[in-house]
Amino acid sequence: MFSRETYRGRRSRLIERAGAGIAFIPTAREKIRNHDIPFPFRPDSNFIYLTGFAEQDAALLLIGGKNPRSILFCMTPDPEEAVWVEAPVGPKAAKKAFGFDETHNIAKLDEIFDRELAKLRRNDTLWYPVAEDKEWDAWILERINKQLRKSRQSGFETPAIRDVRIPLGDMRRVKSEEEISVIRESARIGCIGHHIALSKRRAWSQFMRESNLMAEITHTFERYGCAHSYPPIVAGGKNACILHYTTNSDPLRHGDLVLIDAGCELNYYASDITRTFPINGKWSPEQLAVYKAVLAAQKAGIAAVKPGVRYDVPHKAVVRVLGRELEKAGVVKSAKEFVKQTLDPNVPDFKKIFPHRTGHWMGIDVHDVGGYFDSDGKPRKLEKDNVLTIEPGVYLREDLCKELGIPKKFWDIAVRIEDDVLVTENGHEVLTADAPKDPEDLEF
Ligand SMILES: [Mn+2]
Repeated sequence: MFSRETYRGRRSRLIERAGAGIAFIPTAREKIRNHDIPFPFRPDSNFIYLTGFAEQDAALLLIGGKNPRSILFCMTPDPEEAVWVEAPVGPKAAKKAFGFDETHNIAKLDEIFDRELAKLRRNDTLWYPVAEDKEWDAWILERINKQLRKSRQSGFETPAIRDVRIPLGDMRRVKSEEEISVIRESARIGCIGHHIALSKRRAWSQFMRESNLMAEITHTFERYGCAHSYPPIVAGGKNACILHYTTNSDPLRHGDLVLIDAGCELNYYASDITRTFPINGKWSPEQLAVYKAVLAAQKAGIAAVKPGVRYDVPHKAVVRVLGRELEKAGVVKSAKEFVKQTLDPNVPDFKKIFPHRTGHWMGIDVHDVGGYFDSDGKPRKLEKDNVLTIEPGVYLREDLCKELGIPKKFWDIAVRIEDDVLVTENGHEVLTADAPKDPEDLEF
């Protein structure tokens, strides 16, 4: 999808950080859905970031030091297999097309890895995704053990082992211009999906189910050559109080709200969008009050996004406005108490209806890597070309409302509003502004 130079550049930046040492990044394993049927394959995010190579049964080995090299291991085409499955690219073609220094059949992995491991000295580092996959952990230890058994002759000593996901997270947190253009397109298509679901409400009338709205979104994503970037949530009425509701098949009732959390994946880059709207196009006064409170809070969160601001600043802005607006609406008695309880980890009460934080990084992973804290433990400062979501949500489940003294007229209302936000040089840009969220635009 990007040029060979892009991937070569990413690999050399990583191996520069590795210094003297080697970095090993395997792609994802095939996962079985049931009996002998696999899930559709999705490459490992770090692997695809470094290679653009989407086949399974592949691994990348980067050699640092004076003579840096990139080595890809992949499948070799087999005429008998070709009856059953699409032919793989193969080492020879992959070398040219993807710009690796060396390529080999995956069957050579043990031998070549052993050869390169044996060259490491005691101050060198072996980088790999530590504790990500038990089988690779065991494999790495087995390779080291093999070298140690020969150490009386070879002088081999166990190198430092470090998690390659840490430097990769730092690299991936800041997006390049070409990454931003793909994310922008992913966000645009995501918005079209939401728009179509919204506009098809009327057509489905009283027979509408959650699955009907999901189908509109899935159809849109597929039509644009995208997949869902995560299992979508289409939750009517009180189903929306379940944060990770995925059944998505209940009937939708007139008078209820529906919450749709769906984003697409375009060329392995996610978008992540949530909208909440009235199924019959008309807000009840209570629904509108809660919705307006969340919307005001979300807008305050977005307004706080700019370079140099710490990651928790938008969240704090959201909490302050949400407390004020929920008090005004009569949902909570004291905004001050709401803010205090929500920001204090030791007082969990109001966190029950406002349980998650305001957002996350977004990129190749919908909840992208990069970490939220600096090495000194403080929340990271936002940088130009970070992409994050701003997504406050309030979930007024009946039993929690009883516990917290929230009036009955608000019970079972749930609202989340989520946009994808790019940090720009002087502030921010909302990439998902095309999906309507002003309450008048959600009525009919
Ligand atoms: Mn999200």
